[in-house]
Amino acid sequence: MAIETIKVPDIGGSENVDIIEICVAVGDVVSAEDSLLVLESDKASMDIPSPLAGKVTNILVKEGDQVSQGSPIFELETSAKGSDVSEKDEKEAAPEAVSTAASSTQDLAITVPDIGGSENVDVIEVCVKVGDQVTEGDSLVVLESDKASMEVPSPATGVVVSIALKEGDKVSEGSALMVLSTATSSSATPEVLAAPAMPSAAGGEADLIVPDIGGSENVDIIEVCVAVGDQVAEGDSLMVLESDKASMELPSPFSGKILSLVVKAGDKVSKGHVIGRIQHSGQAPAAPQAKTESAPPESAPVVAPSTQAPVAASSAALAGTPSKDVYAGPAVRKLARQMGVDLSEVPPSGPRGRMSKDDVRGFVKGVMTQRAQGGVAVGGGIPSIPAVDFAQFGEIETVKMSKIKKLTAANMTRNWLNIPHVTQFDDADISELESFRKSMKAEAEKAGVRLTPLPFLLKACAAALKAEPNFNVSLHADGEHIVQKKYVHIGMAVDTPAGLMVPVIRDVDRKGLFELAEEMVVLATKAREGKLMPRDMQGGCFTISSLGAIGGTGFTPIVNAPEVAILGVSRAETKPFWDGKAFVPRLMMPLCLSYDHRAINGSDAGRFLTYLSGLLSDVRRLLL
Ligand code: CAO
Repeated sequence: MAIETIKVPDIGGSENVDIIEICVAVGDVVSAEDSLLVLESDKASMDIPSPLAGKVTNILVKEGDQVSQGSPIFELETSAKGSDVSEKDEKEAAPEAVSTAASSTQDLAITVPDIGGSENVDVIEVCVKVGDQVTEGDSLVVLESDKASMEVPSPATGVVVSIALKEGDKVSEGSALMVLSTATSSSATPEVLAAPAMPSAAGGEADLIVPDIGGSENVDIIEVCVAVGDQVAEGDSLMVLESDKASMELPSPFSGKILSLVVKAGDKVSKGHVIGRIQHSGQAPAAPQAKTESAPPESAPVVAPSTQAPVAASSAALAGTPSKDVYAGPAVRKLARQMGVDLSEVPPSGPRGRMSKDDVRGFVKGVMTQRAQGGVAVGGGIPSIPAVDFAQFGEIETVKMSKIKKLTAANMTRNWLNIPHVTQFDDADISELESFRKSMKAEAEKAGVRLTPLPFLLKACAAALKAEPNFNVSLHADGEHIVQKKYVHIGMAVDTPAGLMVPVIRDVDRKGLFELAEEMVVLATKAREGKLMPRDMQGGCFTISSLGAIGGTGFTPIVNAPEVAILGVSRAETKPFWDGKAFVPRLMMPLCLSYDHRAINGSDAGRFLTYLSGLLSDVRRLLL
């Protein structure tokens, strides 16, 4: 009899892998090769078989623990005399897949592929870390030039051995990216397809033709991103193809109008297939190789043929053109399809709105949790509005929605469907505030700021959020808790040509009126110029939507989840007010407070609005 300590064998270099199941109990008798436990890394689950026959005397780990190669996991009483479970034995006992992987690895140096001639492009995200297992097509880094963001996908499956760059670095074609230990003999550095062929400056019509797609034949069209009549910009995705190895987007080589499409989702295409026809505007080509003097090609390829074959995924992702305006790489799209997730409903968390696999998983988890709690999943059970051919009633023009408008639509639908809204109304007498504001205008101008009523509203709302802290909360995703916020960050709705944006002013309670006025202008300008960063729009506790400069007497704003309330402000007007003896003219500002009735009761809202209205009527009280 001997007691053997069983350790985790070689698990392909993965570290800190989760134990998701323990398959035996103390006292169990196991045979060699019986499963002892199941591990799960972010890439695979694997059984750990017993290297010996014996009786389990002690379990040294529990579910949820993390282990690496060599971690002790079990003690086994064996009949063999003092046999030592040596490293050699462990290797023999290691899961077959792992030992196979270990047996024929080689290092593959990956460099930045052709990125359309751009030089010194910013690395905005490194998507992997040393030790990560990546699958061919997984994003390795995200680059951003002044024209496009692009993901560089892995040309092979393997484990990241070293990374040659970091976020903030600048790279060009050929710069070293990382070294991958691969299980195959593939040694090619990633190749990319050449830049899209360009139209001549003259404009005209051209066929859209499937380019070289890495030698794959009969590849499925999984998504057609445009419709006949759509206006597309050069580089916009026309369709997404998926072979058994990779998903790839076909970007439009021209800006122009789609005249016809001869394929649909579900069809299969190969290199050379005509997929449609485009009337291009003949804008000047950006690619250096474009020949502006030649006549427009009768049949222009969607993407010029590549010089090397097995690279469709790379070229596709490098096109950097999100299908249906969702910014996600092929691996994320594939996961979404496997899970039946519509990516346009998933809020992205990455830089510049890039979507990750975790965003997709988080979305699914949220929907499942909601369902388990008896809630309604987004759009669940709601009949869709039937499509109508409006052209039968008169002349129409179909205009593409901006990305922001589509995101706003998705967010509004989600918030409207999820939140039981109530809106309460009140008028604040801002006569004194307005006199004070006017008296301060010159001083404000001297300080370089424009003092509108909004900074006063921000200040008053911050004070009301402190006085009624149950407005400064979010409902926890677990449905069991409320998150009470100790900070006061307030979002302000800004109307921009691209759509509605809500930048957030942080720590409003700690800032003065001039400081707030200045910050508002900076953020509103950034919003209108499309320069807001995701962080500028995150972390809000409450939102103000002011239509005061536009007009109206009241409206019912939609709560900006996960916040629980929003203040709508309409145009102040002078109205007769009964002061107990006579009607006097007072400047009254309509306030409309919408709130999430799951978090806030009507009496809370009544108190909040009365307090807010009182502060605006007598701003001296803001000093108290
Ligand atoms: N009543 C009367 N006048 C008002 C007012 C109100 N409630 N609010 C603002 N005004 C006045 C201002 O005082 C200013 O006049 P003066 O220059 O004489 O002082 C004028 O209207 C213009 O104000 P503004 O719009 O330039 O500045 P603002 O601080 O009020 O608002 C901003 C800034 C960014 C919020 C605003 O420009 C904006 O985008 N509003 C639209 C928000 C929106 O779309 N909400 C709806 C979201 S839901 O679909």
